[in-house]
Amino acid sequence: MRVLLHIDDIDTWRQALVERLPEAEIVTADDPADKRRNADYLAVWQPPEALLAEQAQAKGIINLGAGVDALLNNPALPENVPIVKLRDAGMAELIADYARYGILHFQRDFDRYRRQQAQREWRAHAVVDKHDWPVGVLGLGAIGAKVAAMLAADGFPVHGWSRTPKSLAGIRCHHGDTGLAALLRQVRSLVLLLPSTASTRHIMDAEALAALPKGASLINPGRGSLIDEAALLDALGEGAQEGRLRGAILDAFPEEPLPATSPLWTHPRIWITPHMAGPTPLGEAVDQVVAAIRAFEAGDEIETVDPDAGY
Ligand code: OXD
Repeated sequence: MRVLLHIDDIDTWRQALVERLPEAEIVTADDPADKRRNADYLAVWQPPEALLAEQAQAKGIINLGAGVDALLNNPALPENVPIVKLRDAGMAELIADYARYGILHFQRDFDRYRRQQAQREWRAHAVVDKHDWPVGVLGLGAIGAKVAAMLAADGFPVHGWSRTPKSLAGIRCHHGDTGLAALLRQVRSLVLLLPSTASTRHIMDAEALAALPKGASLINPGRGSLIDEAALLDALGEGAQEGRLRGAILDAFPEEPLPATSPLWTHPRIWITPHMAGPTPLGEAVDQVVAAIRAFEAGDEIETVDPDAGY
């Protein structure tokens, strides 16, 4: 059986797969075309179009990340090949840390202290108790549900939102359009963990941003397409003048790397990180890849991506 591997940290991955899946021949983009063409399985993260175009006979694709948007939007994606994606695989814990950091940044006034530091101003603000800092999590998939649970365990009242109804212990779950409006009205920090699909594109548009309470903050370790960037800049206000939103911590952008010309880079109330919130940890991810390939080979039932839903 031949497995085509494509991901940044390729040497570490190749070694792990050689050890864990000895029955497979692991090939990569560096192998000669005749060797890597028509692999049985593709274990890939954001593969180039030309590499996918060679793989007409794949029996299964394993997306080496949680979001399948880049793969589904790849024009060379072979048709009707089942896709499996990584589910959590250790990413949720890393993303929960990112969300925690973002929430605490505003709840404990680090943004204000940074501005005060520039003025050498020594002035402590009263701490708003965590229990009075409701947090929203949009997206309650494998990662969102776990992040919501971790934030609730930290002591924040957590509201979660999904397209269809869900029930999660300790989380106030909302769904659909009315549920979204109800959630937005109540939260002081909002964490975006939805997949990038046609129906989530610009879910945070001018109307949604205006529904947040004044002084709310936005944390996006999810996808850039979720936010209407012009509306965000508008909601943040110009220069030093604070708008409706207090600040935004952004890890994902419609175009990555974020172009040097983007006004987001220099905005005083935006913090930018380079899509680092939830790197795929090797251990559990390799376990999931091996399990998926063995399940495909054995003809076992396996949870696959719904390309129409986009996740
Ligand atoms: C992912 C990501 O989807 O890292 O896994 O963005």
